[in-house]
Amino acid sequence: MLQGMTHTAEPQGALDDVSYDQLRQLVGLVDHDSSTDPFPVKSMDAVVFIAGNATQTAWFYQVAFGMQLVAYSGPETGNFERKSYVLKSGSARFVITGGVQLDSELLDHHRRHGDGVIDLALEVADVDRCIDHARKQGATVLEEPHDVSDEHGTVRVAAIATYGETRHTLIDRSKYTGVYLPGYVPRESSIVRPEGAPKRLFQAIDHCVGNVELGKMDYWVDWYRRVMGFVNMAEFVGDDIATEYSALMSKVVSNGNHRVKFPLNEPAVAKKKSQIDEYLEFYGGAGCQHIALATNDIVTTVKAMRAAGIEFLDTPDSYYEDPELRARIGEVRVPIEKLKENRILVDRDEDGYLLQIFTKPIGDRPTVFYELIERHGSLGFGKGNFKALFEAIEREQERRGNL
Ligand code: TYF
Ligand code: FE
Repeated sequence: MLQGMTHTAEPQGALDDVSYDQLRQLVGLVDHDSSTDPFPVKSMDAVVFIAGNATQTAWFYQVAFGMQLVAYSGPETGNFERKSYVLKSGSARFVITGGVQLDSELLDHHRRHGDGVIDLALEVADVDRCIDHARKQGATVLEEPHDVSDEHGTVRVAAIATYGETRHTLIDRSKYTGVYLPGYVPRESSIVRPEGAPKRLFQAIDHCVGNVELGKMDYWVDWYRRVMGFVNMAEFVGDDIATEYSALMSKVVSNGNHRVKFPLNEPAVAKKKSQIDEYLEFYGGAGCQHIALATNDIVTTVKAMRAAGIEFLDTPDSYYEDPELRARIGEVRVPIEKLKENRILVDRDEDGYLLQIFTKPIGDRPTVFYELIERHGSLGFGKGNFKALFEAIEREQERRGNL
């Protein structure tokens, strides 16, 4: 936050070692008075993943996503059920968890869904108030509010269920100074970074997308409105686009200042088998489909991730040679030749523009993937790219034999 500026209506997560003004640009924040919010959310606290082998997955995120290991919990620290690695990149925190003990519920979750997101944890100022409101609105409370303490202070934690077997842990860490949570010890990466490597490859989590079953999108949009006071964002994929080429419908909900954005997709009946059906089939129900990571230098990020072996969706040359695209996007920070060389997509709307690119699914199942996004004023999700993007996704579906 800039000296002398006050953003009292814009609570900032304790994790954010990226300034408020940087975040505003990175994820497209808007002004919002949170004093009337029934469920005020400060920020994403963490994206918690389950992995078949957390030890190796944590290594993947350090090497390929440039993340920093900051904390650990496991048998060596007295936690005999599981191993959890806490990774950071700017204000983004990932927790990679794997089951150790045979009777761990985590192993059952993994058996049902494979590697994926089990928890979209949110930092809030008042856990009890949020849970009160959520309960009144009919949400399933998985964990009642309770304190967890160690020598670094106290966190207050609770959890509610969202789509599929995904949860939202709610956490107030304002009275805690430890590295993550009680039970975790600080731990540094033993990986030696290449000389001249960028400090970090992304600075924030921009949005987390949920795939839900056919006919359930509006239910979940309404759930986020009722339970968490989220609002609809303008961008959506409706019936018309769905039948034409996307095979999905999509709406976006966000908290008041857009710090937390959750697009929700459902399959649509179209000419081809929906990519959302493919996800639901292989994940075993509703779940988190993609996480968009905000970067202020997408070209550098893409190059570094490619060099580490990450595969991105391909975009045909014709995308970049289309005179309509060139006219529509106007001046952008990166020369179009460079965008083409790196297969980065660009979209412009009334507020500005954005650059984005999508990875292929990162695990064995065609489920979770990533998006990189560099925003310059645009608060959208790349609507102008939907056709090119969904065609690229379908080419991959076809290669997997699932179209
Ligand atoms: O998050 C979004 O809305 C964009 C577009 O299956 C998108 O990233 C939507 C659905 C999908 C893949 C990308
Ligand atoms: Fe996205």
